[in-house]
Amino acid sequence: MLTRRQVLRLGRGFLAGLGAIAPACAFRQQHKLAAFESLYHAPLASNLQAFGMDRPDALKDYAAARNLLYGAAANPHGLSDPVFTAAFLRECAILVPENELKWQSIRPSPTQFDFSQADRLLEVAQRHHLLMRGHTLVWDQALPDWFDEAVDRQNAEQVMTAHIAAVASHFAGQLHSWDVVNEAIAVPYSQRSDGLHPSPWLELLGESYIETAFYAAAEADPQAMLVYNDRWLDYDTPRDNAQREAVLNLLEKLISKGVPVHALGIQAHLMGHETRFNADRLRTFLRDVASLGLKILITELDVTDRDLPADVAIRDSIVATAYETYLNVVLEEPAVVAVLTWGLSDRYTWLSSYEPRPDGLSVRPLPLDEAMNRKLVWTAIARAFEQANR
Ligand code: 9MR
Repeated sequence: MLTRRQVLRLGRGFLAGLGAIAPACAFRQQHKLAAFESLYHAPLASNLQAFGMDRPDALKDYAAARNLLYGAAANPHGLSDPVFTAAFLRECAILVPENELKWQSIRPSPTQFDFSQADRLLEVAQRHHLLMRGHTLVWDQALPDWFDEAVDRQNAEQVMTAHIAAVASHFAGQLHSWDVVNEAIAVPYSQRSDGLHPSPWLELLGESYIETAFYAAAEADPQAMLVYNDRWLDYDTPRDNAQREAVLNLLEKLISKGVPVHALGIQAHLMGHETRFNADRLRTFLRDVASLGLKILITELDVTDRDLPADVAIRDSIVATAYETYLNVVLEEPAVVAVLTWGLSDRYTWLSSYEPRPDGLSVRPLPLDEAMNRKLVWTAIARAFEQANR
């Protein structure tokens, strides 16, 4: 364990190292990252290079050695690229379809189901002995165009449970886990004391839609791990602190009622420029979740570099260190069973369109670059797995 003084000294060493790439002062002024010297990113990246990327083991091997699963989200676009597919099969033990199990993808009309894309991904996964996750059965986004017209208070419960029954039984026994309910809580957008996100499901069915969804999923696929998946659980900010409290309250309520929820999915869409990270707070939250008897999965890990400096070496260092710092805390918790990144290569990431850089440069949030070469992020994840004491 490093003392605070050692951490600060290492941080200064890291900044001095950056001087070779760009003057640290100019960098801080320009990007208003004055907190950089003491921020959690600084100490670690300086020696990440030494760990190396040219290793025979893949991320899934480092993870497996610590009894963890490593995998990533992918979509048919990425998996039609043979170079990406080869990299995916090398690094990953579990695949999550990025969009192909959402209502928008599988419900062309109120009476139809189209599993063709998801079935193809399952076929790829099974052929290559990968596990597959299901994402997601109930979410207020990615609903089909017909939804608002066709669903009302009278039929909402039947529509939701029939959807879950059909989809979860189609894949029954073949998926590692299901994100049964996604993003039910959004404290900043909620007028309610429980922080529930205003959504069609909440409006039409009330808060019981969450437990109804879990019971329906358990009935349709008794073998899958049933996950409540949510975001904004990572930082020491008013938003994330409130979100953690609301999620914990929800989970406590579900468990006390005997609802079949087995795990919390923490999305972990991190931000490279965010300095408000508090390891103790995150640790305590993970412990509280685990003490309910729940497993924990990191389901959508990535680190946006939108607001970081243009210089690739600096950017990669900050992003990689954000990964490692986060994982070092998360992997201490024995209830954590899996780490999935939301994509594997910078060539295929939602952040290119959702959080593009203002300077137009390509974003670099993931373990592999656009040419499928390992980056410092890969090293950071591999080293976090290797050093995990579990
Ligand atoms: O990466 C996904 C993107 O391609 C979709 O357009 C979007 C809407 O369906 O969803 C993105 O994935 C989200 C995930 O389903 C839930 N958590 C947040 C993810 C990033 O927005």
